Amino acid sequence: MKEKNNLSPVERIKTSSDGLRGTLKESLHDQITGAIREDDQSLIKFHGMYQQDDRDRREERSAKKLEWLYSFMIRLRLPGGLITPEQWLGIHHVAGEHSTGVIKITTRQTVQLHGILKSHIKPTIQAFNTLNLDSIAACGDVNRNVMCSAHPGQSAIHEQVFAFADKISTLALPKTRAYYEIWLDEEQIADRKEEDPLYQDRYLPRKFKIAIAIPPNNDVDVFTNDIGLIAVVENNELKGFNIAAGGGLSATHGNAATYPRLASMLGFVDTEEKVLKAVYEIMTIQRDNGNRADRKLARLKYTIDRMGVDGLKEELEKRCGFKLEPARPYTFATRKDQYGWQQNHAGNWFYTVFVENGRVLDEEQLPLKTALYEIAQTGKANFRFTGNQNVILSDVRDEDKPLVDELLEKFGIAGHTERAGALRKNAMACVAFNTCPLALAEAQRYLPSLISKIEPLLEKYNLQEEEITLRMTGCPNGCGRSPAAEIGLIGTAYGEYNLHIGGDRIGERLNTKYKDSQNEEQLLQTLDELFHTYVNERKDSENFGDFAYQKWIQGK
Ligand code: SRM
Ligand code: SF4
Repeated sequence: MKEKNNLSPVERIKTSSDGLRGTLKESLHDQITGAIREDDQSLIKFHGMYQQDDRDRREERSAKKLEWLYSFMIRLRLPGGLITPEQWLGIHHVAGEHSTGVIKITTRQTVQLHGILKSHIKPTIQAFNTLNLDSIAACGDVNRNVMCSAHPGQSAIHEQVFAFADKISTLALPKTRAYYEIWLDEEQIADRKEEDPLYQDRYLPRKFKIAIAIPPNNDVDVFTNDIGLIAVVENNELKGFNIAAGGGLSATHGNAATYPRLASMLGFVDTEEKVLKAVYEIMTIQRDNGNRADRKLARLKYTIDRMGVDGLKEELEKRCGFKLEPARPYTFATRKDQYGWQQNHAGNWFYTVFVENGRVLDEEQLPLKTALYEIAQTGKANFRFTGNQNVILSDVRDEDKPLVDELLEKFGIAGHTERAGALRKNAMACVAFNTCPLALAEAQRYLPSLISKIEPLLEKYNLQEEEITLRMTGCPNGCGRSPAAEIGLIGTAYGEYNLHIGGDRIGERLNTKYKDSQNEEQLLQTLDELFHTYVNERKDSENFGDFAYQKWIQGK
């Protein structure tokens, strides 16, 4: 086979890494540079970290003939995105001591810290370890953070479904002890056998993502994952899961072979044993059949292109030794977070805080980081991160609610969450500049000000209450899931974005490119025209995404 003779360089790095150890220890000790060796840059991802540099300072550093300002981003593995108040306090302190201080809630329900210097990586990981937190497999060609619908108030069987996120994450952890040896000083046992039946020594051809949705909320954007599990609940009883496979949002400008895709439905399984087996075997199918020559075409979606959905299902049933039943009915009605207070069936309270683009920091008008710290100090609320980059202060007992409420009021968090407009509250942006090496345009640093310019347009047409989803990414990799929004802005160059429209509100239809490389003025003008037509021609309750799809995408 051509691919076998033409493996991508990362394949060699993985197989010759001695269980992801590589020369990471040596790289760490090298004091001449703030960077690590090139091969180790691929390996460190499997340990939940990325080498980055401050892109705002590249020119200045180069002019002074200095090495770029290298630092590391560390991403935690938090299946389902749940942590205790003690863990939040710990993350707060680690962020202050070792990183830029900003705690970034990601689109996959976990948190990242940026700007960690090489000499601070070990203390950071060690501090996380004392908090019972790790970053194993948060990045790399393995299964990533497993998502699960975040809000326990929305389903009586939430806990039962939620437990699957942890089980799947554990099932798909690499077996190597490298993380413990390199970062936590565990002694390496020379003759220890680390058989890894799932990943072997080659791991997966590419990153792999799994999410679990609990209808009617698709807050995890389940179809954008390699595997999407949809809980089937009948009469408040968990009957099993529908399994979809082959989602993925990335494309590359100018590479027609790459494209975003939603997962295809494979069928239904009932027992826990069967669910875990099916998830496991989809991963082995991808391991054995995924493209290892071209990383741009290595995700499961492209494997499915070659095998066909029926081919994948047939192979899956063969490997599992059981048949999938036809998918059971389900309905998604929403994808958004329910801001403010909500109560669950057991009487506990949940407050969803609006965190713009997931950035937890103290700003003059909004001391969010301090507020969350003080709330965590009460010990009365858990922290649950949502796939929409927000945090839910959760599991608050009735008698403790006034205390949490008081702090939300004291720091202006409640007012901020209530006042933010519908467009802003439903929007997402990826990190992009200044840390993402792949960014072509700004995203999280720019979207808030762009929204401030779009809001007057919405007001002009009395659309300010419309819950339109707008998502921006600094490149077409889709980290802010921009292809799955009603309005997607996808960076092409600094200050320019492709405008995509026509995605639906619940994550079952992707958007389509409508205009190329628009600057801010062009974007605002086009949106003005689109909103004008929408308001004049829409049918009663037709939302913007559906209208745009009918009018401008299908009608094209
Ligand atoms: Fe992502 C790469 C940030 C969710 C698709 N993503 C990156 C890197 C690590 C850049 C890099 O490779 O050096 C970004 C780091 C920026 C920084 O400075 O922090 C990055 N991705 C993010 C986060 C932090 C965006 C955010 O603002 O929240 C999200 C972290 C999620 C997590 O906790 O694990 C994040 N990335 C996503 C998603 C959305 C999702 O998973 O729901 C996608 C689209 C879905 C998908 O995977 O298809 C996504 N990221 C990518 C890709 C394209 C992968 C591909 O199939 O080709 C890359 C580039 C790559 O892997 O080569 C990428
Ligand atoms: Fe970076 Fe592109 Fe992902 Fe944004 S979408 S974080 S620019 S890789």
